[in-house]
Amino acid sequence: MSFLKIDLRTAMVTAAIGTSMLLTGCGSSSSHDSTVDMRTYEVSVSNVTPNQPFSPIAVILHTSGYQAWVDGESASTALEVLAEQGDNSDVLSDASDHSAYLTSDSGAGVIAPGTYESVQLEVDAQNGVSLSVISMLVNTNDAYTGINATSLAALESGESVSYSAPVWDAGTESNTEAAGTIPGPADGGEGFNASRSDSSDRVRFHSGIVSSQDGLSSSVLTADHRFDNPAAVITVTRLD
Ligand SMILES: [Ca+2]
Ligand SMILES: [Ca+2]
Repeated sequence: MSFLKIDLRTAMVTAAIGTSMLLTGCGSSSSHDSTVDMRTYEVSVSNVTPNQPFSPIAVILHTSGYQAWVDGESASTALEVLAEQGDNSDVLSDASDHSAYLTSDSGAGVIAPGTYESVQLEVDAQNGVSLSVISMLVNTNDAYTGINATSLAALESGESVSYSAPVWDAGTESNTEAAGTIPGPADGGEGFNASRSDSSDRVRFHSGIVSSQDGLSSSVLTADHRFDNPAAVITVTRLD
């Protein structure tokens, strides 16, 4: 899947953060340790689209205060990179710098239609825990799916919960569907471009793929690249 320029520093950042958390724990007093609420979550992302591979998922656990995006507001540059190119490294890096950050992980690779990937994250939930997941639909200009700051605080050990994730338009690239503008296998075109060619420049629900078979003759996409909502089913299981 060489069309996606995945940055290995994502994994390195995660590893470094894990080490620092362990070192912090070593210095804690026993009274402080009594409030620690260690939990392990498995997050499984299923691709239920016909022909929209998902870029490697960004999975972030955090307390209240962090949001990967805000409906109706301008996307961060990190989200723009993910939504246009499928590269999650800037989103994960930005999240790790946020005061609400707990931990994160990156998917190992592209999630093909009809398949899924699971990751496990261990976290201290004493101050609350929420989940954000983001992934690009790679045969689009700047569409992504995911969930944003969903609280997991009430999920008991052994329980699972599933979320239906719609498709969002990052609002950072016009949905031309034109040759050379889509990084996925339908085109092999450009990924991230710093220009904001969508004049609205705001995140919103995606209005859908038109395709060359439904009136947009300049589209490189065909009817099988269209999608319904949800595009993803995200199942979270609290393992302990
Ligand atoms: Ca767009
Ligand atoms: Ca752009």
